[in-house]
Amino acid sequence: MAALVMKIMTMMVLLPNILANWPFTTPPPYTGAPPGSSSCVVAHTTGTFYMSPGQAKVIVDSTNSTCEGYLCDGNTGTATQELSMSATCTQGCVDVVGSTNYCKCRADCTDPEPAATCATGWTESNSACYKFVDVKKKFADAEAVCAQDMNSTLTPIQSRDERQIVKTLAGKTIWIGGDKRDTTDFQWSDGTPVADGYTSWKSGEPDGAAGTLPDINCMTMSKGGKWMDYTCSKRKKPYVCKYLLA
Ligand SMILES: [Ca+2]
Repeated sequence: MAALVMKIMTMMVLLPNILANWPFTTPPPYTGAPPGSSSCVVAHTTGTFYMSPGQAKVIVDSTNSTCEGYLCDGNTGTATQELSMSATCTQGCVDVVGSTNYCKCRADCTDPEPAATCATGWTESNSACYKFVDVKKKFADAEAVCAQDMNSTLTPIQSRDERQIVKTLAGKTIWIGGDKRDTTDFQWSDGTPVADGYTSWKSGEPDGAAGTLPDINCMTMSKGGKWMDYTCSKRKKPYVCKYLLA
């Protein structure tokens, strides 16, 4: 009996060492939840983080002065790293902007700002970065993910060129960043009136006929690049986020 107790106690002492020297994966022991799972797991050096599908999260490691952004893919249960600031900010200069989800060098830091290129996974066009998110969301939820992910917004479509890049990225019907939920006419996510610039409404749209006000006032773009006003919360659609390069 005493020998067995001894054996168990020895195992309890050794277990942390075994885990610390986990030889099979990097980093140990898991970086993703099983496919179809309701969450992603990030096993980071600063701790283990659980994220819901579509959620973006920033992890700041003040010891190494890194700031890393992760996005949880609900289809695969894997959180992919979208952003790392470790190379551009020295210790003490990493900051988190826009509540919790956007890294940048602090304004009072003398480090150079990061080069004006799009982060991994984003497509650059005309000094802006675009990312197609192939996870269906209600309009407001899609807006929220864009806001959390690189401080971006649902993309507006303000020129033929912009329509082309977004259309090519998505290849299917998406939310675009225009609505009149609380305005008298459609506005883009940057506040400019839709009617003032380039437009690509489908014939007969906007018709306000798809549901109940004000829920019908969000904009979609078809695979072919045509816009419709549509119910904001009844249906879920994939979407494209955009942010401007500094
Ligand atoms: Ca409509």
